[in-house]
Amino acid sequence: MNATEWKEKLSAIRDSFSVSINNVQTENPEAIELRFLGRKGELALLLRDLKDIPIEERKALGALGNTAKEEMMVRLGALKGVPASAGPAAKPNLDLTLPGWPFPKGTLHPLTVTLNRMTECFAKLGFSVAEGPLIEEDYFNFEALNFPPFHPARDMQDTFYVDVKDASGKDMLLRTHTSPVQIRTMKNQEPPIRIISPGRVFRSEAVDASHSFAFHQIEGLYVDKNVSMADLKWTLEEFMKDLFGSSAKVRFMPSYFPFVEPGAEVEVSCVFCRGKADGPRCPVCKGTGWIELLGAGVVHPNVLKACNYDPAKWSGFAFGAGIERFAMLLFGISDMRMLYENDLRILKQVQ
Ligand code: FA5
Repeated sequence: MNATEWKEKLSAIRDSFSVSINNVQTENPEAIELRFLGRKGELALLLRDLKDIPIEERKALGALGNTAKEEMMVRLGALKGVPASAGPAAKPNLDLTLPGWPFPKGTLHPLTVTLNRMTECFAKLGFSVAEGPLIEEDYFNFEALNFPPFHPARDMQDTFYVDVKDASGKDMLLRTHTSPVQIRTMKNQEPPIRIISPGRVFRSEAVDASHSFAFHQIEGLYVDKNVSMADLKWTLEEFMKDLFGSSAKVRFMPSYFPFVEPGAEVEVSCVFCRGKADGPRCPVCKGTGWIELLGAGVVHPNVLKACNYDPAKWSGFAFGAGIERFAMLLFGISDMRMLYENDLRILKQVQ
């Protein structure tokens, strides 16, 4: 069938449809519908024949067929008492200028935003990202980090053990910090090394406004020739200025971690109470005016030796920061627990 024949056939169908509609006393509307518009009705069969017509003519003929179909439906609907606006024939009445339904836009979690911003700051300083497992061996979490077995410093981080043994027969554990990634990286790479490693960590700890039992840290490790505490201070100060702006005050307090010597705790001025001693005691900084954000120090020679690095040749610095504490400061969240409650009023404030 060619296009002209097809049009003639369509016209014939329309005519006989009109005849049937006018003789509705002898033919009921359902029978007319079945004959012309049913799945195997005359119009459906004609539309199927379109496949034999060259593509350039097919589109226009298809449109003619659809218009005919809509007209037939309206006329049949009128017979059955269905208003024209109720069926597909109502389409021409659609107001396409009406605004659509609002489509809610998701937001990133404040912890993800914080982590992204921190990672960007360190990327600018040349740090790349390394990863490690959440279920860790005692060797990587403690021993190679200069925590010998039964060393009292192991009590600094209350550990969740898992009922699975590692190759040496020791219980595996949920990593208590991201520092094992230092060891994994140094064992796999030659210096110089400049990595950060974000991820989840777990400790059997009581939950309060600034503590959780499952939280996030970001580890940093830089190993090269002649790396000193001064490099560490410069790097962390640059990072804090980039993240918080120049108004945030930072201080380094001496501290002890078995895997660094010397070690420091880095604190930032409390953005909630601004260190005011008067007024109610601030629940975030506990009235001290400072919030501990991270531990840091110069990599201990025993750690370098455990990774087969010669401490006479190589030196480095490392740091480990709590990502929740940074998120609280960046977004003015005064209680860490809010970060895990999935309250949309909190989550939607962060873009
Ligand atoms: C450590 O975890 C060391 N691995 C950090 C380190 C790395 C020191 C490299 C030296 C060199 P600490 O236990 O202090 O240290 O934890 C580091 C940071 O994690 C803290 O400063 C704090 O920001 C965050 N943090 C610690 N405990 C919690 C907790 N329970 N909930 C939320 N954040 C925590």
